[in-house]
Amino acid sequence: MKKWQDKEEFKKIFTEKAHVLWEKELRDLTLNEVYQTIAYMIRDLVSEDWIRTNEVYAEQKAKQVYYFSIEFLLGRLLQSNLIGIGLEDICRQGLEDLGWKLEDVVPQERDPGLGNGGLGRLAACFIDSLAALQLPGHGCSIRYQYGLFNQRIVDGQQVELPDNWLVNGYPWEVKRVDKAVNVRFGGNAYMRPTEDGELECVHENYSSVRAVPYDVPVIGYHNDTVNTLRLWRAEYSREDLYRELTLGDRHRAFRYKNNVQLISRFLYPEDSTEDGRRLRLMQEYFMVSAGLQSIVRHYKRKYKESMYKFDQYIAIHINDTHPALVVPELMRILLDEEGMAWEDAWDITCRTVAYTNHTILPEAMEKWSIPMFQSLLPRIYLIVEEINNRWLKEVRRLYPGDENKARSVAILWDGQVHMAHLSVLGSHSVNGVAEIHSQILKDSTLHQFYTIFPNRFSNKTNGVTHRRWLIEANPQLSDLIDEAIGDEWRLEPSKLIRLKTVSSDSAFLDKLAKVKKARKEILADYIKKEYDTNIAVDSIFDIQIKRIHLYKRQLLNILGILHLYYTLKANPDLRVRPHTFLFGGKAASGYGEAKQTIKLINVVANMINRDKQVNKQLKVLFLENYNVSLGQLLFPAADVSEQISTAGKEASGTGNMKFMMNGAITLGTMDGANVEICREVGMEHCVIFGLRAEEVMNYYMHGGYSSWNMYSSDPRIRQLMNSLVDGSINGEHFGMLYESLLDRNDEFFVLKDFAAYCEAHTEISRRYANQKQWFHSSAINIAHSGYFSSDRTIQQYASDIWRIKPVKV
Ligand code: NBG
Repeated sequence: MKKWQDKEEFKKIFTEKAHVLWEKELRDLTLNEVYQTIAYMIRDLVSEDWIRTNEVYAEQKAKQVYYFSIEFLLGRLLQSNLIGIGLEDICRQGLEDLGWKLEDVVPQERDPGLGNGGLGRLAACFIDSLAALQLPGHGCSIRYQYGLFNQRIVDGQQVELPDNWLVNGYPWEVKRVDKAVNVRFGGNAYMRPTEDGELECVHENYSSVRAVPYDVPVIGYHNDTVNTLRLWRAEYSREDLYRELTLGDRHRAFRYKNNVQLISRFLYPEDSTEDGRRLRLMQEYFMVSAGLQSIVRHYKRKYKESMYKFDQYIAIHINDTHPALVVPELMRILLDEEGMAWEDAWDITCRTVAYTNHTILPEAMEKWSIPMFQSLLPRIYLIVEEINNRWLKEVRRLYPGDENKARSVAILWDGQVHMAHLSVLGSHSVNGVAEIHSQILKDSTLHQFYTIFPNRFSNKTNGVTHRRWLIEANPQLSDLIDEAIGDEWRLEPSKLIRLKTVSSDSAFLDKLAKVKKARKEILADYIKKEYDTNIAVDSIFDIQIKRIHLYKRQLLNILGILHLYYTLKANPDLRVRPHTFLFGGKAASGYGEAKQTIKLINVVANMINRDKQVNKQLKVLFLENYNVSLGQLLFPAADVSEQISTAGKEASGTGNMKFMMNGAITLGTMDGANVEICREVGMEHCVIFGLRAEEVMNYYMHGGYSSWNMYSSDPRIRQLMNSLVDGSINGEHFGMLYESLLDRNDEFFVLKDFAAYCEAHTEISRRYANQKQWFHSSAINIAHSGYFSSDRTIQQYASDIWRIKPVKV
């Protein structure tokens, strides 16, 4: 890559580019135009490498992986791309000469509305790692016009505003009209005999939707690799519309036009909750079919190999079940378009596809009603039916008389299509995202499949990219780490373990404490600016940021705070270590309990923050519109990382890793990746509390838990529960939460874990009192965070599942 040599060259190119783009004098540029100008300059720099990367992959016929995900929660790209190509400093200096600060330009970029939460952010970390490790791997998803929503808090309540993130355009994307493909929906499909006695499929009267790709470069870290994130947008052509008219009438054409526009308009508010029906299924098939067609076309054109060898050159990964239609769609292409025999097509499909499960919450397991599925995707349905018939025949042969077995592994059952079952059956590899989660998949969720295909199952513990979450988000800490152990960790995060050698060194710990303070000040400034509120940087910053969900138990957190408040009110002379509790996260718009939890947090926050008797010791804030960019401010400033889901429910969690990487101490349950974090750092460097997953499971299976008993036996709980409904919290009522905790017997054991949670907080305060010991723990956490780098995770996927190797560009 021919980089800008120095700031002078940057300024020269910037000036030329800005003139061409905006037809303005530099002094008249808006900050947003400045941002876009630099983005286009970066695009210019990497364009040759981008072309070259694809050429080299094709020349070498390197095996490539395509990571299909309904979400990619990218965050801003300007700074990460500048860091990736090593030009951040030159850009900063050049801008300064021209009268701008890079720090003011960066926030001009809107966070792309392409994801909801952990699942989407994981996908973004993964493509970052693929490029950094020079692995041939690309993302495939949908170019949603509107993201989840922008969250505002009005009178304590969540208000959802449209997230029109594309309003000013998106300078990182390239529309590739020449690479469009057509995707078929509806119509009727049936088999008919051919002249030579075979069966062939007829699919007629379908509607055809144009899928147009928008490519975003995924820039490696200090290497020349530029992979691709391909985002599909649905369009219709005039011919398509005309076809609709001839196939039906103007009503059909009108419906068609509407439907097409809807396909890539909204991102569904899904994050482990049930939602989305027909349109969601349309989105899933749209992404899968468009993605696969373009992969096959590219494979045939550039690799010029037989389709019988497809799996030797191509790996396809399905991120949760949303892209599970990859299985029947690849079958369709191999059968209908390539004329393969069923057995060969099935073999190739299974050898190509691999599946990751991301949740065991039953309500989040995708199932589609057969009539809807059939009417929307008639050809795909025939294939799924055939897969199911052959499979059940096999199961009944292997386990004669065991209808239970058949039922628990069927793809079609009870009038529904079971997407997880389709995914397991159609893949050669199935993995969970943390050890405990993978174990639960084998022991319960997918147990019957596990007994049939024990070798198919494995674990790949999640990871996060240290480039965004440490190097970019926390340059102060990154510099300190360089000073202590050199900078090799930037290329190889496992080297962070060397920090253990200085983790007891007073001089180092003093500096670590200073860095933490500096980061708390940065956050405090932001909060002052945005909320006109002061937070004390010498208080403990205790943070819970993630989607709002009953199983994640923000409710436990806020009830703990409320109890602390009551204790302080009842004991006016009591002094506790000052605490700042911060929350952030969106609730799905139809999720009543989650929205009421937000309200409760805000009302309690208000009550506490206004109360002069306690507000020197306690402060509570709910930060609006939590997203990747806000995360980059919060993780570095945290002292305590709240990871308090009901054990067995959080598949992994990845925020826990970002906190740890920035030196926060985990306060958590034995759930998801907390288990491994805790094992890596040791019990003395994290605080663990509450029921274990086995105990939770036991209660679910055998009963024995009554939240009313907790109410009767624990006066603290009684006081808290009463206050939810008696108006004592600023006159507000929280009936839905009260019901879920008491009348519906507290499905997530909030009250059961309450006492242990309070003790865990006492333990945190006790530890924080010894600052040297605290920062020793902090250093130990950073040292062990190398294991939780997505580079490690991706290396495991690459060698164990995808069988792909690095390619130098
Ligand atoms: C989420 C889990 C998280 C996990 C991420 C990434 C879904 C369906 N699952 O625990 O809830 O960290 O996936 O694996 O969004």
